[in-house]
Amino acid sequence: MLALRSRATIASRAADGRGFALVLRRRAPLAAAAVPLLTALDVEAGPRSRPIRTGQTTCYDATGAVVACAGTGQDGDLKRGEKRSYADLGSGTIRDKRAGLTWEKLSDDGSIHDKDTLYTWAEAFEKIDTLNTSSFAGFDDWRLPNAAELATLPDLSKASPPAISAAFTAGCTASCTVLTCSCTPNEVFQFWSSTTDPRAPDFAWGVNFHVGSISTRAKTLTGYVRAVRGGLN
Ligand SMILES: [Ca+2]
Repeated sequence: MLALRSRATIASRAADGRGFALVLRRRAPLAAAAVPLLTALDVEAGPRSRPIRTGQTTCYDATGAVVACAGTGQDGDLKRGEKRSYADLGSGTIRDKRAGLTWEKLSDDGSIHDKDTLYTWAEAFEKIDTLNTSSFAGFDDWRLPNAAELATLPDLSKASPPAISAAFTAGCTASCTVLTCSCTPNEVFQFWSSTTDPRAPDFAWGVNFHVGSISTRAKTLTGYVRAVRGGLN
């Protein structure tokens, strides 16, 4: 606790005569600040979240040959960003512990979660409605991810497709359910986001996990759907 004792005294009448000025006369000096003082601006500017680490740990030269990483400044050298951390919640869902998002797992059992079902953009929202009316995994706030949320899923460190973390490609065998496996189709069709491409509003953004790229696609074409819920806001 700061040892501050002060005595307020009326020192003088203000120069214009309309009031009094208060002078705080300290009897003891303020203790030296033990911690840096944070201004409101500092708090606002502080980090709230960090970009995700790609996971890449190998470095390459311009011909594609593997080279020693040290000092190259490449991603595999610096490995900047926050490490991915996923947990299978056992309810047909996977939790992104970093972002607080919960993702629908996909299956190969012909259910609404089947990895092979293709949807137009409008049909993607119908799938979401069905998940909510049936309270999938006990929740009715499922939604189509926006492009930024969807773009957190590609794992660009993988040498072979699909470019997504192992949590989304575990034990995907014929007839498996979201309670027994985790599937991601290894196709060039994109997964839909809820984000329209404003340059061509009949297109929407999506992610293609065969490559791990984000691109836009006509809304009347078809793509895959992985629902999400939660998040930091
Ligand atoms: Ca299937």
